[in-house]
Amino acid sequence: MKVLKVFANIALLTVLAFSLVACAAPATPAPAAPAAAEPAKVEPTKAPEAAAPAAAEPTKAEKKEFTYSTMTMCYPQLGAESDWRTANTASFKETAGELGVRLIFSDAQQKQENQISAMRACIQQGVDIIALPPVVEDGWDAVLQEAKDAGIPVIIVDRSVKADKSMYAAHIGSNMVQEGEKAGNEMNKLLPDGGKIVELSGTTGSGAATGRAEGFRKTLNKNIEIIDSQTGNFTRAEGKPVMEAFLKKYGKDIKGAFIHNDDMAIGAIEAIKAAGFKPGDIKIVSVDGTRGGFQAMVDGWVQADVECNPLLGPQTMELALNILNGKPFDAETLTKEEVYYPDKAAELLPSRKY
Ligand code: GYE
Repeated sequence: MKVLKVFANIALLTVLAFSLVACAAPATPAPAAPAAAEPAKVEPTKAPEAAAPAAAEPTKAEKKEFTYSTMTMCYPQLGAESDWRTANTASFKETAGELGVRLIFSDAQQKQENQISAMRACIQQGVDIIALPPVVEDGWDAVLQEAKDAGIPVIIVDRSVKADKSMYAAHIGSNMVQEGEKAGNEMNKLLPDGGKIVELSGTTGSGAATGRAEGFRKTLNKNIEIIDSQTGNFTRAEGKPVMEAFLKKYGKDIKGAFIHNDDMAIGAIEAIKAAGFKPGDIKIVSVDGTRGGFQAMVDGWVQADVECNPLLGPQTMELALNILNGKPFDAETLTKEEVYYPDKAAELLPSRKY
């Protein structure tokens, strides 16, 4: 008896807490997650399917069409490591705000386990759809299966996953191998007589780093030798010491650097400057095409910047709506991207959106 009463009290408290959160929750799309490490917010207005169906309620199949304002999208962002990422986050939040989509946003601080728990929280809350930008490629099978079992479609955004295609609805993002190939071509043009180069790679195990490294190696001329490759985790803070170490070890032998994103390039340039090199002494090919990357081209430090487009919010939300409404959609959407050079950098810089 006593035990039962305790349970009843717990249940009552839970209901109370739940409705308190419900009252406090905004009716409009959820704004930015306040604290970086916080898991996805509780979204109380939509109970998980299992708890929901009251007798008169329509079944999922009979439900009327989704619109942007009735759709809840979970976006367990992987981190805030770069300007690219900041622009990607802004694209999702702004698009959600404009369209009236309820967005459940979280920041995993580049840790896969945080992304997985954020996804689980979203599944628990019964969101309509999950858009996942995976920090690394491996290790998604279990949570993708959980989403599938709950009937929640997943769109893989930006980087790729190594999982069977039946485990998710679609992928939208860049062709990372192709970006690496473009970078390789640029390095070939910059070092026609060959030479030794270094590579500052992105996060180990990420689709972006693996793809770029692969495409680059595929394209690079035989007379160009990659003498060292280290990760700078896509951040300025880590790009700088990696380049410092390269310079200490190889000095003037380094003729070029393939750097997997503009943030690491900016960090590396600080190290190159401090070591007394002049712009152009070390040929740099970078990726992203952020304003920072463009400025580095204006200043003469970066010789070519391979564009990678982070503004994926509008397309992802349109895709989500089609998936949810059973309309035809592309299982693979690749963004169109250019290569930029110093000659047009000053002219184009003011119009860059990120
Ligand atoms: O290039 C880098 C970011 O996954 C394409 O991640 C993205 C990469 C981007 O940190 O700046």
